[in-house]
Amino acid sequence: MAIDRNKTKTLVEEINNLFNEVAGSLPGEVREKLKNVILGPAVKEIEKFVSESRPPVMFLVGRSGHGKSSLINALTNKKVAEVGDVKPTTEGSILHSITFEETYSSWDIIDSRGLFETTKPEKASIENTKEQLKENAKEQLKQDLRKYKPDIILHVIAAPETRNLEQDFVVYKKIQRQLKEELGAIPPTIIVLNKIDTIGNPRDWPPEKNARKAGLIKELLNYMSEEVLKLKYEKIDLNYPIKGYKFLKDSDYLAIIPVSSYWDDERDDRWNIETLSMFIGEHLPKFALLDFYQAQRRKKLLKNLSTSLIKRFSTIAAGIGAIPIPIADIAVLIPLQILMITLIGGLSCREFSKETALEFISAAAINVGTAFGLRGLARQLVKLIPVGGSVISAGIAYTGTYAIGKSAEAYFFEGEVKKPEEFINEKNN
Ligand SMILES: Nc1nc2c(ncn2[C@@H]2O[C@H](COP(=O)(O)OP(=O)(O)OP(=O)(O)O)[C@@H](O)[C@H]2O)c(=O)[nH]1
Ligand SMILES: [Mg+2]
Repeated sequence: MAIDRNKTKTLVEEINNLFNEVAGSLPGEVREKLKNVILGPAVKEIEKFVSESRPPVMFLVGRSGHGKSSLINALTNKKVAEVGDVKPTTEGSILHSITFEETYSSWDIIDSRGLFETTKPEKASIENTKEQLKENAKEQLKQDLRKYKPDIILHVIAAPETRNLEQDFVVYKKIQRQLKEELGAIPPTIIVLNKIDTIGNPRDWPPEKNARKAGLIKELLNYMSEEVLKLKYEKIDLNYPIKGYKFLKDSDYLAIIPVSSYWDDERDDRWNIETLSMFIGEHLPKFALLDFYQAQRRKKLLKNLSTSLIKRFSTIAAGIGAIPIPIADIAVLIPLQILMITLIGGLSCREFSKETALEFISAAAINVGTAFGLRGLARQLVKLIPVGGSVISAGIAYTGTYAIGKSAEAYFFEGEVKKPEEFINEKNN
């Protein structure tokens, strides 16, 4: 189970009630300030990620047989698209709306079949010249961009064929520039060098164990970046250059990433899909992130997202520094922290509900006893906030929230019970 949009509304209501309770003894004016500075932004964060979230929209271009369907399966970790050697029979694009029921998420993937195809579907005229093909591709892309408004475009090309298909990149670059002028802005494009396992000897696999294959991949990446695209690049992973190159800002392409999408019942030769996935995630709008990461159930990526949210919630909590509040009233931070814990639990694919938060608190606190409901939660959580001093400073609020967040993260993602104190000195990381 994971984050269920329908459940967030109830939780937000409960959190508001809890806030009114814990802040009940404070003067009305202070309460209002707290609502504006702390609770409001925390709830907004939840809304952005959960209630207002929408599926990511990814647009695939590339020739038939280069592995677009395989890539969809590899990325989704699910066999959703049909893989085969079927020749394109229809012009135009098809939309796959993929639902991941177990994680309440969905993706929209558009497979733009036929773009760049020289072997056009039979009904098209054979006399199409190169220039006409380019014009057709441009018109199709333009229509599709208007219709689907993708967040990102993946240009899939079979690695062994790159040297024969240099022309595709030149054409695509031209189309991109023209469309940028006509439409204002267009989504960023990543080049996916698929079937990377098949360059050189397919048996030299995986590249981690075959220096020769790793060398060929590096050569191809350099050739593509330097000779064909002529773009300045940086390595995505400094320790392992063959994971791909990212291009400097405002280039025609965002990055070039080699992958293998091969995955059937007998063999799973997928490689470097996680780098691609991480890179896509870094360039998606916030609203589309939750669906993107949850669907894949990739622990590492979800945990990264959780860590960035912990920092965000801690920063919000630090806003309390501007409102002088005695340390004895530290409980006013609890509603925000419960929202954060619930979100972390949800990201780890647990149910998005207060019961999930309660489970963590019971595990981390010494004794929850029969305490139940949000008030019980709040009382236990207060004991967990490591504090000192006499007023709640920005530093205390940040550190306390961060430590609780990391403790919850260790619990949900690693199944480890680590007290918040253990994370106190990590706050500047
Ligand atoms: N070795 C290897 N084979 C792959 C890889 N990706 C795809 N294939 C194979 O290439 C063939 C075509 O893959 P598809 O995913 O159907 O290609 P497609 O781009 O969707 O093709 P169309 O639907 O016709 O446009 C299949 O036999 C796949 O198994 C890969 O990374 N490595
Ligand atoms: Mg296909």
